[in-house]
Amino acid sequence: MSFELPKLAYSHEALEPHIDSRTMEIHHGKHHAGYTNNLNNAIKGTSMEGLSIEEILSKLDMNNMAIRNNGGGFFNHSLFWNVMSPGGGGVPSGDLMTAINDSFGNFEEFKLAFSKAAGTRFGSGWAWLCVHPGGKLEVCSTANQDNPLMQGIGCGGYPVLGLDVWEHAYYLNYQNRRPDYVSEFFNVINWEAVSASFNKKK
Ligand code: MN3
Repeated sequence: MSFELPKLAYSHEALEPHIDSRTMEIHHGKHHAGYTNNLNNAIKGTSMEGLSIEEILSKLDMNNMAIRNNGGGFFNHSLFWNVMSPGGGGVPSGDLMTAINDSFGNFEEFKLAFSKAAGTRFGSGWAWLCVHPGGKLEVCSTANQDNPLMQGIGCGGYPVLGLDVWEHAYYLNYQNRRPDYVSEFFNVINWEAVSASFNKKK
């Protein structure tokens, strides 16, 4: 069994003007497809073949850069498409909002912490909102295609929201203005999907 590039639940242009159609087309169709193919090639014939992507990320030898980079790339982008939607934005509700208030004080403080994590990640990487068993939330960031499920990454819990801050995610529309891209991301966050993941993993 090999991994397959997940289909988008919306069209390439659906997230405009916040995320442009051409970026979505290349990001999903080229970058994510590349990580998927390279992951399949990297695990072929190894003990990782047949494991779930979560198992691969938590068990991999961090010196194996092919599985680390492409396994991370496969999982991270699959999560990323799922936490965005054309009708997104606003604020979460229910238990997730309660947990945000408990962990950060209020939604604005969470937004500041997440935006700072995304803005201060030097070079390529991701910003995350993770949930720990019991429901405690944490904001952190990782380099390259690393992911909170990997061991010893300094960023723990299960990632329920992730933002790609590689230049390929925003350069066509925002050039060097990463803070503008981060700010616009909040207009497309699919809080229902984030809540569903939170409720499953808390
Ligand atoms: Mn990317």
